[in-house]
Amino acid sequence: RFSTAAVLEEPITPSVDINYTKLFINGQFVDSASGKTFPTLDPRTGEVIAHVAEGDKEDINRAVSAARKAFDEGPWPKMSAYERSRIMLRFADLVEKNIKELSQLETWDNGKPFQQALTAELPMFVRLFHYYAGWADKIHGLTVPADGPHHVQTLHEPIGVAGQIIPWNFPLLMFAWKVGPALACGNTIVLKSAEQTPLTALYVAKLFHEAGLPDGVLNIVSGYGPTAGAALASHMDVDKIAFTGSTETGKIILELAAQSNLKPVTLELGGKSPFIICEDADIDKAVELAHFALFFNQGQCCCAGSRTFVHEKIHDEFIAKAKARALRRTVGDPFKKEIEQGPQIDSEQFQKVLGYIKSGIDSNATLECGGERFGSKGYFIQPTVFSNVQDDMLIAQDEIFGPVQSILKFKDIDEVIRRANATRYGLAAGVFTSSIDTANTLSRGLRAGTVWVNCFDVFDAGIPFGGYKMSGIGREKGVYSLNNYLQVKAVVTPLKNPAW
Ligand code: TXE
Repeated sequence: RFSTAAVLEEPITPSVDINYTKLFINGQFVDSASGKTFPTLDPRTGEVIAHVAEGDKEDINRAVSAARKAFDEGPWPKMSAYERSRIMLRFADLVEKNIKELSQLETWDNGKPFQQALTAELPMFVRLFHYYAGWADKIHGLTVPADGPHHVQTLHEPIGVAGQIIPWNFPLLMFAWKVGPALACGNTIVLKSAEQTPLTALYVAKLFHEAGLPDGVLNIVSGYGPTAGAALASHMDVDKIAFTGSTETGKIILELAAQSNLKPVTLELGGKSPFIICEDADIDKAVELAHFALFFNQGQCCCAGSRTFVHEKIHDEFIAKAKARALRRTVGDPFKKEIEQGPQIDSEQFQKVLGYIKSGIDSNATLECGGERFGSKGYFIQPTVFSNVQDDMLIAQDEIFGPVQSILKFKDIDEVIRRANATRYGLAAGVFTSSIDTANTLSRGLRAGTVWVNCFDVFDAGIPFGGYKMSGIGREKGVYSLNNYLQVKAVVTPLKNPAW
């Protein structure tokens, strides 16, 4: 039995007005060319929060022209880097001032716990803009020793108009991961937000405007993927595209980029991250960390520790405790303080997760707890734990993207490395052990862009993030992210007097 019985008898109404629902193009909020709108829903109830202007090809064209003009004619790329950095810092200050409203809006549109938005995600959003503002005036080229009588230097220049397509699981953080480095490097941007969560990107666009960002530098087009998103990815005047979302859509983006102007592409895609608990681990801590690694954000994390590998010696005790922890997880209205888990984002994801639960049951994994919807309204799902999961089951191979923990048993380190690597993904991995040697062996053996040792989901601004294999191309955050938004120009000048 779950600890929170009542779900949403009286959903809390957020105290934030929805003021920004139009497209943000060239420094102004405007209707879509077609005049069409689409509803954004409250995942707690499935009810409409607001109708938002629906961008399509023509709106993308308008937004790209504005970004192109702002790039080609300035002032942004030609402005002093210090001035760019100051605008970004002013923006971060404004976000801090509006942190409660923004956190409410994020929870309302997405369903994530308000405490998580307020105490973790919004502060991280601000931190990311401080971090990237700090980079703006420290991006520079090299002087290169050449064999002949030449002076050689490299200029690190902005790439131009950046197209960015983001998902709904962390609407503001995904915005920061993409907009931060692009602006620091002097690019202009057209960003398409996810159709499930368009509200906070529009709100912060207005704060950027207030902070003094010149018109056309940042344009936000709300709308659907196959229309607005595809128009952006295939636009001939977009110089770079960055995408976070599913592996399937990532492939489409790559194709659209190739078929249009060969714009460089960075992709941050799905995952099936192993979390490996060794026999020397403190079991109670391991249970808690493995629980967090999977259930955080309703399980809607690309790097979720969705294959919990447990050493056979501690396996049975671990399962009993993991099940007890899942049963204690508080599910319900994410605006309530005691709630750890809100609803899934929408009915499509809700059905997808329930489908995977059914597949786990059908393939004879042992359902330890959960397995059904929670309550009768909205998109809540019971925290679910499967044991006796085998490597070839669908629930051990596919990204479920929901509150479903799959526990697998292992015997030795070489075996678990081989099995952990045996998926098409390679985004992240977790290791829990008290032996430094085991930690080192696992960290080196795992083919993943991040390995968290005795921790999980640590996301500082400076730590690079990205995937091996079909989890993506390139890295975001940290110094590595800047390369995504820069061109390197070699400038070669003959030396009149090579002796000097
Ligand atoms: O993803 P999509 P969806 C995974 C997760 C989830 C699954 C499906 O497994 O269950 O993907 O989610 C835009 N051209 N992740 O359907 O379609 C779309 O409008 C251009 C992992 O939401 O990839 C949105 O803005 N753009 C993940 C963005 O792509 C297109 C986060 C993501 O949507 C497009 C989210 C097209 N043809 C889901 N089609 C992560 N890596 O964190 C869609 N889009």
